[in-house]
This record gives sequence, C-alpha cells and structure tokens, in this order.
Amino acid sequence: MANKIAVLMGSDSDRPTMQACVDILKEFGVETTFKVLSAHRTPKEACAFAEAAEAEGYQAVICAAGLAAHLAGVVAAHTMLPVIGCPMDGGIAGGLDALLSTVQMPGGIPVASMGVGKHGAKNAALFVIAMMANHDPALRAKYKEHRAAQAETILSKNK
Ligand code: RP5
Repeated sequence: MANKIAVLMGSDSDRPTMQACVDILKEFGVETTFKVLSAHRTPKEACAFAEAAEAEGYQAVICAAGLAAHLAGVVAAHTMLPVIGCPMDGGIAGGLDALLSTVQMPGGIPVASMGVGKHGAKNAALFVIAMMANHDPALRAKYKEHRAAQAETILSKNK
C-alpha cells in the first residue's frame, strides 16, 4: 500500500504553520494531499472528504484548526482512519482554545492531538511516518536516519 496522507486546514491562514508538516511528509516520499476545508465554513465538503478518505487510500488524516477547532473532531466522526489534530496558535492564550477543542474529545471518537503551532505541525508528520514505518522497512530506515541526523546536528553545536 502506498504511503498517502491528507493534511487539511481550517483556513488558508493556517498554511504557513502547516507547510512544515507537508515539507516533512514530502521529504520522506509520502504522497500528500494539502487542502483547506473548514468544519464550520465548508462543513459538507469537509464531511464528504472524510467519508471518502479511506476508499481514496489515505492512511491517516492530519487536521489543523485554530480558535474553536472542530475540524479534527468532525473528520474523526466521519472516518475510521486515524485522525491527528494540530491546534493552531493565535487564539486565546497562544492557542489554548484550539488545543482544548482538539484534545478534549468525548470518549468513542478519538483524535490524537499534537502540540500547538509549528512544533505540533512537524510532529504530526513524524507521528504518521512512525505509524507507517511499522509496516514499511524502507520508511523505517529513513526515519532512523532522520533521527540520527537530528541528534548529530544537536551534538555538533557543542563543538
Ligand atoms: C479556524 O479559524 C482556522 O483553522 C484558523 O486557524 C482560524 C481563523 O481563520 P481565518 O479567519 O484566518 O480564516 O477555523
């Protein structure tokens, strides 16, 4: 099965933050769809995308949203694929509103929430890569190399 991930954003204003997520997925050779679809402003299209996602061959859906961030929860309600939420900053207390909206799902419909902002965006990509690497030895080797290179970059700062 090809590695294929959807990255949805509630608004085009989330793009600068979520570009980091997409860049990592592309670096790892993951087929990536990057789209703006809002739980509030385009609810029908967001639900339709979620309902079709499994048949389209996606392995997970990453959903970025800010403020009253409902996109990840709504998508999760319409697919059995794993859904990873990325709360955007810019709202109350630097994104605490979006974090709580994303992470506090009622039992039964899970969303795996990343941290707020660009660090969460990067980690969403690495999280789905780690999931897919369980079944893809080449991806696992690449991920291992990525970790080693990252450690080397940090350690080189001490020289
Ligand atoms: C959310 O509202 C979006 O995900 C975005 O983070 C926030 C603000 O959207 P814009 O008013 O910038 O379009 O739904």
